[in-house]
Formats: sequence, C-alpha cells, structure tokens
Amino acid sequence: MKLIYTAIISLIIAAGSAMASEDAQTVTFNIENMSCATCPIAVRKAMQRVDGVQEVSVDLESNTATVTYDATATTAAEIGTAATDVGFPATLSKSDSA
Ligand SMILES: [Cu+2]
Repeated sequence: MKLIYTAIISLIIAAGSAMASEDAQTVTFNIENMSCATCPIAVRKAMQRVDGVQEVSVDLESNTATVTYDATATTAAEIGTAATDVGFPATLSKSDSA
C-alpha cells in the first residue's frame, strides 16, 4: 500500500515539473538592414528556426523583433545570431539587456 502511495506522489511531482519546464522569456531586438516588406519575414523565419523559440513578431516600422523563447532551450544571444547570420544584425534592445 505504501508503495502505491509513493508511486502516485511521484507521478504528481513529474507532471508538475513538466508544466514548469517552459521557462518562457520575452526579449526585444533592434534589427538592422530591413528595407522592404519581405525583410521581416526573413528575420522571423531565421529566428523561428532556433530551437526553443516560441513566438516571433517583427516590426518593420520600428526595426524591432519581439521574441518569446524557452530559456531552458536557448538564449537571446543565439536568437540574435540567427538573424545576424542571414544578413540582419540583431542586438538586444537596451531595456532588455540587463
Ligand atoms: Cu527586404
């Protein structure tokens, strides 16, 4: 009886940690070189290829990209590099670089 009890408790703990494992974080990048309407699409695609990236929204008007990612899977630096590598140098916006 005690064994079953322990098994049930471990199951609950496992389920709880699976839910908490998505350590979502949102950062904003300043993006250079965006000159037309298709540039944001290229930036978005490059960033979304990075494992752990959940959401990318690129704004051509303000030359920024807002990215939500799983901090246990990737880093802001890696996401910025992905955009830089396809020709759009990305730097973390000042308010996020703390
Ligand atoms: Cu373009």
